[in-house]
Amino acid sequence: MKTNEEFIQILKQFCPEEQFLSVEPFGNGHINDTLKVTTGNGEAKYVLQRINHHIFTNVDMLQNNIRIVTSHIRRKLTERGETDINRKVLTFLPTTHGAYYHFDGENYWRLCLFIPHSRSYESVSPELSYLAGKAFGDFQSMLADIPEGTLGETIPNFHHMEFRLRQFYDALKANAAGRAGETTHLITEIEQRAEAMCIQEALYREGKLKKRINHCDTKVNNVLFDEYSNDVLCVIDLDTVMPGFVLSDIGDFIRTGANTGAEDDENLHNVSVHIDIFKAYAQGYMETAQAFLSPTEIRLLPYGGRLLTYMQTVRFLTDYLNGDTYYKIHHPKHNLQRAMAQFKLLQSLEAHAEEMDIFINKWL
Ligand code: ADP
Ligand code: GN1
Ligand code: MG
Repeated sequence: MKTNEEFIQILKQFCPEEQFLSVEPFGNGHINDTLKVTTGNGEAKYVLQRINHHIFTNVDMLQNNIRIVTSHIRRKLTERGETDINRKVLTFLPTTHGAYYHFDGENYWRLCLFIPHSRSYESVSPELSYLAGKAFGDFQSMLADIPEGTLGETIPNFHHMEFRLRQFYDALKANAAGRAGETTHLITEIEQRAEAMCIQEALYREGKLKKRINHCDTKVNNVLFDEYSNDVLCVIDLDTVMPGFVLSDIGDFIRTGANTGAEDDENLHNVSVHIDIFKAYAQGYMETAQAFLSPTEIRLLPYGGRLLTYMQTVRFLTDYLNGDTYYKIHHPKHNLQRAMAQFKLLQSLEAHAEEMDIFINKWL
């Protein structure tokens, strides 16, 4: 961890005139480090983030995507006649050299305005799920007219299931951490579902599915709410906003929000799908996304929950097999525990597939 003085040196690159009081850790993501910056008058004014450049290797592309996305949304909000726009879209600040990040010789840093009187939630109720569904559907719909090729893939093939399976098979073959033998049950379960989980890629090749711009990290804590009215303010955490397949943004919310247990629950009995949270998200999402979705995409929405949960099972297990090189872990078996909990959620989603399909059918 850096000292306050070191942080201030970084902050001065963006705001040379500002008086800074403190820099404190904020949020609990697996990838970047987020810090809240308080200025001389005691006001929380900025959010400083250290970009994990081992994961987001092309920081130029990353910050360029974010700049395009935030200015596009700002324009849409203005056209809609919205007020209070600075609380409805993130504002990133350039350094005195005009770049949207600062490299200190070791790490990449970026700064955005802290959105006052906002809050996020770490757990989901059906009410919040409905609001988050509306927010992510609206987010996708505002970005739907960005021309193809404008945004880069900040993590190539991020939610590409065939690619994730290739990484998994490579990890299995290399067996770098000598852990393959203790995970055979899970490996078999993954293999059995592999073909069925690559529908989007197959439909794309047949010209039956197009790529869209997705958020790709639709957790409830990536939505800011007004601290008093609880109205949605904005969608944040824009690193993974990129072209891909549409199921990402319903799928990852089902995976993270509609789980009665934790993502890494050690007690698998706690883990199952919370069907009311699924329904509430789908309801909110369809209210804002229906206009741009094709019937094929709508029909696949419940499958999206299974797909992203399966994909995360594969990703956690791959990282376990590789010896924990990607996700921050809190104990040696953490990635295995996460993979097992995700697989348990997948089984529950499979058991509720028909009920979820019936719910979605009303939009077909
Ligand atoms: P990560 O999930 O990668 O740690 P986020 O960008 O999602 O990073 O930020 C973590 C948390 O910090 C969010 O859940 C939110 O509560 C808070 N946060 C982030 N950006 C802002 C902002 N501009 N204004 C107010 N709160 C913010
Ligand atoms: C990572 O940053 P965070 O914790 O929200 C990951 C997601 C995974 C998630 C697992 C860039 O997200 O894809 O689903 O962990 N982000 C990246 O909870 O890999
Ligand atoms: Mg986040």
